[in-house]
Formats: sequence, structure tokens, C-alpha cells
Amino acid sequence: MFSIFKKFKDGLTKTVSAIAAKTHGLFGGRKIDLASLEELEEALYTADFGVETTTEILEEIKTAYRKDPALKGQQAAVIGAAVLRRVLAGAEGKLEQAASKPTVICLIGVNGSGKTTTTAKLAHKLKGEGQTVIVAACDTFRAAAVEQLKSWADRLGLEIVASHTGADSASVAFDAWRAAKARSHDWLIVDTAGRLHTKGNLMEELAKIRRVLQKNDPAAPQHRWLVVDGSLGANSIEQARVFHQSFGLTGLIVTKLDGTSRGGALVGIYRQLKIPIYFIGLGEQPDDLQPFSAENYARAVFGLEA
Ligand SMILES: Nc1nc2c(ncn2[C@@H]2O[C@H](COP(=O)(O)OP(=O)(O)OP(=O)(O)O)[C@@H](O)[C@H]2O)c(=O)[nH]1
Ligand SMILES: [Mg+2]
Repeated sequence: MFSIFKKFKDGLTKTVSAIAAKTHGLFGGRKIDLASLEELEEALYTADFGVETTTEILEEIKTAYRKDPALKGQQAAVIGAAVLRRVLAGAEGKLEQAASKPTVICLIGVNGSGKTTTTAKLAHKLKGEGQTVIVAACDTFRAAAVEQLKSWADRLGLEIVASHTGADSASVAFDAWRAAKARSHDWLIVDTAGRLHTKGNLMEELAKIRRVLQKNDPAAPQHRWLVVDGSLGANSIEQARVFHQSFGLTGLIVTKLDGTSRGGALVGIYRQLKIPIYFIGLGEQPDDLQPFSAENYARAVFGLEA
């Protein structure tokens, strides 16, 4: 538990130092005052927590402050973390296997959001837990995309089904499903090409991948996750809505939270979409994919201990 918390804290360093610096550095063990509350408010906005969440946090701290003018920074941090935990109730996706093998996870999203890296990290994680996994290189669009996933597969010893650039991505998905079935594997993770949600023909390609998988198993792909670049902040919300309309999202993965001081956007994204967050990306290494924990996130942001 402690080391997972530490991963959150270290991974979220930039956001943590923006917020926790306010509740700890600024207030410290000292009592808080109106000026420090204003600075906290500004820090929450800057970290992209959004109006609603920032207002709620400030209101609750102010109420406590009115009752007890000797309120300390540490106590304000506890209140802030409690608000985050409450706002994120229901936000933790719990990965479940389907009744029949393989369970298919399809990763979709705009260009560069982290789909391929996440495919590799997730396969590595499941494999490490003793599960059997195949990854499918269904980005047949971008030159070198197949090679990128193949090189991850080599490095991590993953089983992969791939074709060539320009091949029909739905056929690769179909073949990969058959291979996973024949080997009686637990999971099939489908990496797809990056696409703008505004491009109808590319969105249609996703629908085709889904239809073709359904020929094998009407329930597939059981998990349809949007991979969102966490550093892009609230911009992802509209994008996610469109992907949701055309593909029926069942989950989110928020990546690159290590590289941003705007890690609060995750809260706004969840508040708006109410789609559970399964994992967050906290770096580029295979182990930097962590199951999302509202508790760890809330405590880390406010600089509290595990
Ligand atoms: N720091 C950091 N970098 C990440 C994370 N996830 C992915 N990246 C980096 O983001 C870049 C893009 O990642 P990809 O996995 O290739 O993204 P993609 O969505 O597959 O991109 P396209 O296939 O081109 O749409 C790479 O340099 C990754 O190393 C993360 O959690 N943290
Ligand atoms: Mg990719």
C-alpha cells in the first residue's frame, strides 16, 4: 500500500508541489488566513481542478475556518482531500474478466495520447499477475506504429499479433481474437490508430473493429477505453463525449500525469463524464501504469501521508 501511494505521490510530483505547497509550505503548521486561502484557490485553478471542485474545496475549508479561526494548514489539507474523495466516488474502475475468454480491451483515442505505451504497460502488468495476454497491433495506419508495438513486445516478452502498415485493422483484430481463443488466453488488448474524434471515416473504422470482434464474441470488446492525455486538461472532455457517443466508452485511462502540473483535470473529466478511470499513467516505464485510486490521488495532491 505504501509503495503504491509513493508511486502516486512521486508520479504526481508537479501537481502535488503546486497544491501541497500551498497547504503545507504556505500554511505549514501555522494557522491559515484569508490571503493563504486565496493562494490555495488560485493554485487549484492553475492545476485545472475546475470551478466546481475548487469552489467546493474552498467553501468547506472556509466553513471550518469560521468555526475555528486557529485552523491549521494540515487540517485544511485533510478537508480538501475529503472533498476530492467524495467528488471521485465511483471513479475507480475495477478490471473484471468476462465469463468466456478472451476478455477484450480496446484502447482508443486521439493521436499521441498514449495508447500504444499503455497497451504494452497493461499487458506487462497482467502478465506479471500470472494472466495470459495477447496484444493486437491494430494501428495499421501510421508508419512505424506496428514496429513500435513489436519493439515493446520484444522488450517485455509479450505475445503479439500484427500485420503490415496499410493492412485492414479490423482483420488484425479478428485474427488476434482467434489466436487468443485458440491459445485459451485471458486477455486481448487491442491498440488502435490515433484519430481525431471529428473525423467520421476514422470513427467508422473503430465501429468496424467492434463489429468484427463481435462476430467472434457478441460481448467483445468488453472494455472500450479512451486513453486521455492528462496534460491536456479539460480539453479532453468534449473529445471524450464524441468518442463515447460513437463507441460507447466503458472506461478511461489518464496518461502523462507525471509530466503536468495540471493533474487536477482528471477530476473535471470524471465529474463531466462519469466514466470510471481504470488506470493512470505516471511515466514512460512499464511499471508506471497504476490502477486509479481516489484515496491515493486525493491524499497525494494535498501532500498527506499514506
Ligand atoms: N511521461 C509520460 N509519457 C507517456 C505516458 N504515456 C505515454 N507517454 C509518452 O507519450 C508518447 C506517445 O505515446 P504513444 O503510446 O505512442 O501514444 P499513442 O496514443 O499510441 O500515439 P498514436 O498511435 O500516434 O496515436 C510517447 O513518447 C510515450 O512514451 C505517461 O504516462 N507519462
Ligand atoms: Mg500508437
